[in-house]
Amino acid sequence: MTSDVERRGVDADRRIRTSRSAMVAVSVAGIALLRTTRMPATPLDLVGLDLLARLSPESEVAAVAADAVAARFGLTTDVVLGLVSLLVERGALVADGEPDGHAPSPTSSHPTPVDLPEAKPVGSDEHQVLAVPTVFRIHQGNFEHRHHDGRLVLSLSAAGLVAASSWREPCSSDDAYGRFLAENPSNPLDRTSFDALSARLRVAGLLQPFDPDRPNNGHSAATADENREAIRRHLSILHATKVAVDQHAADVAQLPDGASRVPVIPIHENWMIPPLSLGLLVAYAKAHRNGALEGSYDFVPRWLIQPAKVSEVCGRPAIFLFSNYIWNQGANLESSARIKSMSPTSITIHGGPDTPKYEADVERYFHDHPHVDIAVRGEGEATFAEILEVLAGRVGHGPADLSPLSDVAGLSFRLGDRIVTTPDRERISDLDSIPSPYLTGLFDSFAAGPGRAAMIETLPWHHQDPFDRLLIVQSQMENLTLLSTDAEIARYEVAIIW
Ligand code: B12
Repeated sequence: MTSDVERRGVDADRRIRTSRSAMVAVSVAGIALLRTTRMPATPLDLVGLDLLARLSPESEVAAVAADAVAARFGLTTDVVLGLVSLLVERGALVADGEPDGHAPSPTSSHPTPVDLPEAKPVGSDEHQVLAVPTVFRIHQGNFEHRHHDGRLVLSLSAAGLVAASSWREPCSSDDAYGRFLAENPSNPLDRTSFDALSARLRVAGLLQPFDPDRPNNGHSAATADENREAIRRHLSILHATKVAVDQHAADVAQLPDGASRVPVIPIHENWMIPPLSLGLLVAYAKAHRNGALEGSYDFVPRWLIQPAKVSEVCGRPAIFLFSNYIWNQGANLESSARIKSMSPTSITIHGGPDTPKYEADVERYFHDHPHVDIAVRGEGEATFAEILEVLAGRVGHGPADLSPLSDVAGLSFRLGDRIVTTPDRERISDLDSIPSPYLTGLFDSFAAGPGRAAMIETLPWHHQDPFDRLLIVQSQMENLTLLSTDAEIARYEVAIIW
């Protein structure tokens, strides 16, 4: 058998097994092999976990194990062999006879189980969250979570581990099971088994009630305080986003024309920084002509979405916004392509400094990225509002007619097999005509984030110095005392020593 495995120097006919030092972690991003000094964290799905579990009690010929796993998940053997080679390269699988991390001590081979109380069903509407990151060791076909003293807290199958990871963001048990089914089409656990597992996670202390004010997850993380604090903030923001999106959906559903409004959805994945450019565009569009666009569009307040989850927002045709910078262009293009493949009548609008402006670059961009519908040049607020204005009633219901965009300055768009570029747009002279996404509440779900200093806009204008103002906000947010003789600073609500 010739395959990637042989090319990378691992013989498919050789016996392989799971390394005794292999460990996986569940974090907010999902399940992954732990990062090492040499290798980044490697995401794992049920297939990879099943392979690691299968090969952890004893070794097996690589091709035989790959065949069995392939048959189980409806894959080709070559695909699974590709995975085997990745896991070998990553050190999680080792060939028989090759050196392998630590030898197991007697206690680690036969750990004493922790005595846990009897598991009770988990309440269905309570929001709960898995303590993340939580690390699992792979042992005898299972994923074991242990106390620091080595005692065994919980042992999960591969399917049990992916079920546990569906709780990695705060949610109800219906949401967690929904995520589990969406992420694992082979549906490896029925609802009763899922609920029983959730109850076990709960008594083991790994699944905890989520309190947005004092999330107590992160208990199991033997990492630095900063790490825990970052996780707490990340989860708080995810939770606040979910609450805001659910509340908004309920409000829109009440409106007589709610169902006909076309969703406008920003795509942004960095929880640490709210997407200022997208926020300005949406704040401007919402205020445009006294809110006229709100009658045709539903501005969804989901300011945070991981690329792996874009399928969650592809339920109906929508307008998707991408703000391209040198650091996120690749991820944006990937998400845009996925969205367009799942929802071909949705419209994708790309803008931002890394969106091409010169004619030949624009032509190439549209040619290389057939999923991009509209590219906006330069300042975007007025262009975006006009795009929505001319497309009202023409998008969201089958293939869209983009031809009216010819009258909107500052953009290029795809019209059949042509690319149309309109003249440049004058810049907005009155910057006060652009509302702040902070002051209008669009970014409220980011309140727990480290970018809170951006709340500087809410500070009264007692004085103008931008650096002093940053210090004042930071001291307010973090309860710090300032050392200053400045009478102007004393006018703010801030503790001062002098
Ligand atoms: C301030 C700033 C920083 C600050 C950020 C501070 C902070 N906390 O936000 C600091 C100093 C940290 C910084 C760092 C860097 N920066 Co800088 N930065 C800027 C600067 C000067 C302003 C950015 C800004 O806030 N603009 C205001 C916002 C609202 O404007 P905007 O993002 O352009 O969005 C408007 C339009 O582009 C458009 N638009 C944007 N997205 C979308 C989406 C749609 C759908 C539509 C319709 C329109 C649209 O409409 C928006 C509103 O008008 C710009 C240059 C500039 N004058 O714009 C460079 C700039 C963004 N930075 C740049 C770079 C390269 C960097 C660094 C990589 C530099 C480095 N080598 O380290 C780092 C990396 C930062 C990171 N993410 O890791 C480049 C990006 C180039 C590119 N092709 O993407 C820029 C454009 C400078 C340049 N000309 O080279 N930066």
